[in-house]
Amino acid sequence: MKHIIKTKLSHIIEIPQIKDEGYLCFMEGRNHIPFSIKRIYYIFDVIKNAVRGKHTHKKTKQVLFCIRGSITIILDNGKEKEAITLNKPNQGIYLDAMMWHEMVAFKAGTVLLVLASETYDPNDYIRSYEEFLKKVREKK
Ligand code: T46
Repeated sequence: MKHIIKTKLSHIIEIPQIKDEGYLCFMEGRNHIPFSIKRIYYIFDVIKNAVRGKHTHKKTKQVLFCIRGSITIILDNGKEKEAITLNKPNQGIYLDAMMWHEMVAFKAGTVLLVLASETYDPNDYIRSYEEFLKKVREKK
């Protein structure tokens, strides 16, 4: 079972969390993740006060799970912004293409697991905020 929690600019995907002698969370491609997963990566041991991200993707869609610790992700669609704190291992934020994002406030020990719809391609990134805004305006 998956539960969707709407946010202003996106939604949180809540996956099953099974408790016995510990906790087990699982996610299944078609049931829980709204794209076919081509890549998985994880980010950890981030230094204090680091700001990661600061880019958008032209095509790649992602779901971010903070499986340990806590981070805040700032979403920006070029018109509105939203700050979402991820601190539950069974909740992932859906990150659509063309959504500017920054990850801040990494708590020590945080591990961020990311599922992506595409393999790694540096050309899929827009790292200039001005260029991102220009593309958003062009789309109107
Ligand atoms: C994103 C946020 C949530 C690779 O070689 N392969 C990969 O699959 C990835 C993701 C990164 N890299 C290289 C590219 C850079 O030389 O790893 C280095 C660090 O990547 P970056 O500075 O883009 O890391 P973040 O934390 O700013 O962003 C990452 C993802 O790159 C990005 O797609 O949406 O996490």
